[in-house]
Amino acid sequence: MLQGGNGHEFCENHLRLTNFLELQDHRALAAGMMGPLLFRDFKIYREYLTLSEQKALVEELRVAAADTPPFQPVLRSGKRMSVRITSFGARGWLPDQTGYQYAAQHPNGTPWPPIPTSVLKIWQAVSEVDRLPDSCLMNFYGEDTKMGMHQDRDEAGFDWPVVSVSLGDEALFRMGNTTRGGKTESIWLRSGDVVVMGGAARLAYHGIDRIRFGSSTLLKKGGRLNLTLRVAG
Ligand SMILES: O=C(O)CCC(=O)C(=O)O
Repeated sequence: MLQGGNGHEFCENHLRLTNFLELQDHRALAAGMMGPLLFRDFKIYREYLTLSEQKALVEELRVAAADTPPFQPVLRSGKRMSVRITSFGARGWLPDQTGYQYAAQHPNGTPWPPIPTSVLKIWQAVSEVDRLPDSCLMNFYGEDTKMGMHQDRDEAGFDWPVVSVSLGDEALFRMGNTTRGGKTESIWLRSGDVVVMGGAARLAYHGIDRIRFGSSTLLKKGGRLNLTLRVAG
């Protein structure tokens, strides 16, 4: 503690600052004071979710997707995706052998469950737009899975950002350009990280080269969940 004439003032200021810090949500601090990492227009909020928030979210997703379980789609190329997918919200991304589209139902005929409120709150805190997403794709990455470089362009428009949440094992995320090829940058995404792809990043190529299977204990059997929120319709 400071000694001398300004000691009292210091104590008061310190108390005010402590109260201020206690009152603030840790997210506001992370976003406002530290800010996201920036890779061109990709914004990465490191460990945006606390461990207890991650655990609660995984459990919420597990319960919500009970009737719409993750599945491995077969793509137009005839190849099966290595990741398993399911969706929440009015529109779910549903690739099949005819191409890529959004649909209102899981292939088993069950409508997708609503996007959990806790997930919508993440979007509201980081997206910097008023509109809410109508689609939340959930990707499950098991051992030896990846997602090739691609653009997200099956939506009706590209004015809204894409927000993605990482849960579980670390994943090597590659960020490219709005045309295929050229210089790319990569970062290992960790559990609780949130990525915002707006501006030039909205139509930038990106993908997951690999995951470090077993690097996190968040999911009982290992692996990684990714939530990708979009305004699709
Ligand atoms: O898993 C990720 O972090 C990215 C997922 C993704 O790019 C997508 O689903 O389009």
